[in-house]
Amino acid sequence: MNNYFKQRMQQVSAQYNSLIEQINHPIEAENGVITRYEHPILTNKHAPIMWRYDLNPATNPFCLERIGINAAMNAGAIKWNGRYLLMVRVEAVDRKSFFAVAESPNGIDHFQFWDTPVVLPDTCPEETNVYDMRLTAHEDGWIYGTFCSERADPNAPAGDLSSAIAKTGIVRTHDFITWERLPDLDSPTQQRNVVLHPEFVEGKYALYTRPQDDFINAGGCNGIGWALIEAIEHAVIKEEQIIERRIYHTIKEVKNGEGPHPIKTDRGWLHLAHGVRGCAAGLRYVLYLYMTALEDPTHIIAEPAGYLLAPEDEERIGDVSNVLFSNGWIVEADGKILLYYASSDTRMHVATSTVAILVDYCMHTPADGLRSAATVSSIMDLIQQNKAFTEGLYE
Ligand code: M1P
Repeated sequence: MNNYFKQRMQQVSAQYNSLIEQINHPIEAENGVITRYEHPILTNKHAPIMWRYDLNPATNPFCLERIGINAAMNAGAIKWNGRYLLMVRVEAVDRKSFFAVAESPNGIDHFQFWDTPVVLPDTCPEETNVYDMRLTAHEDGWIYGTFCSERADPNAPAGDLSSAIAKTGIVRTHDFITWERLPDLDSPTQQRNVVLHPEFVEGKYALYTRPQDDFINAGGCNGIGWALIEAIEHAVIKEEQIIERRIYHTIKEVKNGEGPHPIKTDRGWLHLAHGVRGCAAGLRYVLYLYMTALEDPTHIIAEPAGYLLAPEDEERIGDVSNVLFSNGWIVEADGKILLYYASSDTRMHVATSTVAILVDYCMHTPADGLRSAATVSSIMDLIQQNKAFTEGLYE
């Protein structure tokens, strides 16, 4: 082996190892709701050296990276046999996304990709890109993945090479190694951000949907939907209702979409979603919570105004700036929540909270009054309450 190759490889390995071994410290949040962490948990540089370099100096005398990775983002999450697994959307520099599992011993740091990316059954020749898998350990015993399967729009006008169609792919596994691909979701509209509810509802599979008029715009479709499915092996949307609407002059005015599947709590289903609004800088994606009734996951019982997390500092910049997106969280037996989110379509982060705190946040944060006057009124009510309380203290 030539010396140059050896030195370069030592350098590349040292950089990779320091990333994998990096310890992540919490950053206490002033609002008390959720705690961010100092470092991203996954980046493009976490992609294993074996995926990127030809390690043979005879065929790679300059020790060049042969396959570049652009981003590690939008990961599904699951705690499986005591192991913290992320189903990461890895994007190569050629703009093609694929899935790869990354594992951590504690869910906070030391995330490392498994040796190889996930090899899904390649059943659909027109499928060009796959991304944003939601994982659901369903009560039927399978672990399902629902993801966006993108292909060129066959009806696009000549010369339009951007128009695309978003469909929902469905896979299932028992071990994260062998995957069964089921037929794509049959839907009258394009669909992205489709999530499988973990329990049967009325004896059927239940999906959170996000119908959209075209590849980018929700258009006439008004938010997060819900559909009951007779058979997951041939999933067909026959009826779909919108349960979580987008609304003028809110954080979800342009679009919204379910994150991971909701967490079951004593007080109801706790949902995480992304909301999108437009501004002069483009689209701004933030994360928000809402809750639905235990006995009826379509019935909203709480929706705090505004966002839970919005892009901050380094998170604001990346491939698609001003974006936070989440499709994975894990709840521990003691109620701790590990919320995984991507910033600006570039890197993955973790934030922590608890079921008790997030439910309290949902139940006691005033809802969006939809007008400036209503926001002032909420603040005035709080001041009045605080005055009455603090005056009582000193009487
Ligand atoms: O670029 C931001 C996000 O845009 C899409 O999400 P949505 O369908 O809600 O607009 C997806 O492409 C997502 O992967 C991406 O992070």
